[in-house]
Amino acid sequence: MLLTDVSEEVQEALAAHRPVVALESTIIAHGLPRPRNLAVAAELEGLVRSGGAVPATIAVLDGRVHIGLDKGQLERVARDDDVRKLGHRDLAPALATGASGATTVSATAFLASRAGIRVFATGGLGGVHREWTHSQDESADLRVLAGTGITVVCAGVKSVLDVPATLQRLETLGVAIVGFRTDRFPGFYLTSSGAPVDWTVDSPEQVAEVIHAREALGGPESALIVANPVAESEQLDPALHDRVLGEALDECAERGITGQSVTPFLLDFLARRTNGASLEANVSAIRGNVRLAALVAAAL
Ligand code: PSU
Ligand code: MN
Repeated sequence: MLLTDVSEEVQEALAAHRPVVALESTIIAHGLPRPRNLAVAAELEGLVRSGGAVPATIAVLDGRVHIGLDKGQLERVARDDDVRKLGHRDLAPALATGASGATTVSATAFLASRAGIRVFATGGLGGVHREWTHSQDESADLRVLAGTGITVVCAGVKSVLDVPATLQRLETLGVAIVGFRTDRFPGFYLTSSGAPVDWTVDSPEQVAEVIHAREALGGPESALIVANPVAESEQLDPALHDRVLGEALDECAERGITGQSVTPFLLDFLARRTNGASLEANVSAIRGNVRLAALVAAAL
């Protein structure tokens, strides 16, 4: 791929058909507070390795796409103030202007898939925001996932969203969802969002079978979402979640925060007002997803 540097380790693994897991960088740069973010980023790469796969964290640095970051590059993503948030539509302007940025689910899924990576792990997907009828705020993640045949392991969609509306959009867009050892759609910080999922799988091997079946069928060309809930013992207290989220949404509206800033603002507000409990739940969810993604990639 032009304008892209694939690390030697990732290149070798892909060429030898060894398991690779893509990781996004927006979580690191804009989803988690410093300096914890860098420690988590390194830990996630370690978890992928322990699961027998090669981590490919993706970001844009100085106008070039990087697939697989070295230590210094990961540090830049975690620490530099000039690292922007890049969705799929921002990639070309960022490359043309020499900018640096962290990639969201939409940008990461797009780049990973083009590099030949089949499995991607994240925390929670973006989706349809509450008050959508007023703001029309729907994450670009959804449309890109509709057109990208990658498998995404996540803890559902962020609970700050309108979850039923997001599930409806995913259905309309033809994005398949399988619950991992659950018949409930996970709730990101919470084990369950309360909404059902149509399909349940019980093992990484079974996820691999689903992927093989779509490859044999030749479609659909949309993403497969593997919805993996955070353990109940590690979830955020649901009552605390609902109360603080209400305050966060009010404050977001009062301050007139819109566009790309909405999600980082809400995540940060929750982390502060739950004394870090939402952060722990978030990190637990991401860890679980990364571990599972490595097993799925290995099973493929
Ligand atoms: N999940 C997390 N933390 C995050 C995100 C997801 O646990 O910070 C990021 C992802 O990069 C996702 C983005 O693609 O939030 C969605 O942002 P928006 O709602 O602005 O599309
Ligand atoms: Mn948005």
